[in-house]
Amino acid sequence: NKKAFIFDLDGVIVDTAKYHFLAWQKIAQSLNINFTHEDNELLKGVSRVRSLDIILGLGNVQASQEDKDKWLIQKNEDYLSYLVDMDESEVLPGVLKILKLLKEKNQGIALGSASKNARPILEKTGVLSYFDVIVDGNDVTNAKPDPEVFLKAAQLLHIDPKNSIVFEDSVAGIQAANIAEMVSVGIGEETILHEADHIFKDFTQIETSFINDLISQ
Ligand code: B16
Ligand code: MG
Repeated sequence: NKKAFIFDLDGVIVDTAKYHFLAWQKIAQSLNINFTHEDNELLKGVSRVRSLDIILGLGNVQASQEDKDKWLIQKNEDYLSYLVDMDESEVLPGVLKILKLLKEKNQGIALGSASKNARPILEKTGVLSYFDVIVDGNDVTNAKPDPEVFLKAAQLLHIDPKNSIVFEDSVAGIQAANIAEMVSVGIGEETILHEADHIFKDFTQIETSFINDLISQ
């Protein structure tokens, strides 16, 4: 049995949310907008363009497209500067063990992320070679909860959506997986991700038997 295992990036494989936060905070500060760690939760799984609109909304700031484009470039340049020193140590606990297991079992492995910086992040953290397929922010027009990113990943793996499993840390991502009729596995808090078919606090909580059961279903 070959299944498609589709991984979100930020919050699932690596914790890049902390770097997104630092970069957005600089933009917010320059505009006198109060932007907290709690506000940052609103940006998880959300595209760069939409994230800026959310931050401007927090401060009731109206801006021209020209200014917005400038801030989007600034934000990304700053974000990329935090990624320079990224290495294997930033892969979240338990992830590598599951990737190795899936490879051993000859399963399809894909990335399904909103980020336009996914490839260099996978490369720097040393996990790029595990992925048969990468679908990221450069490949889709509709953001999660639209299922486009996951459907595209399954299609590229030539595996039916019903035989696909999605690992996600965002509510919109879980909804996208559910709409695609894939098995949704939430990584994070049960209170937030309750729409998921299965929920784990992190990858260290996922047993080999859970993966084996998914493969043989
Ligand atoms: P970029 P994911 C998402 O990644 C992040 O959660 C979100 O905070 C970010 O705005 C988005 O990627 C776009 O990232 O600016 O690098 O294109 O969780 O979908 O892997
Ligand atoms: Mg995420």
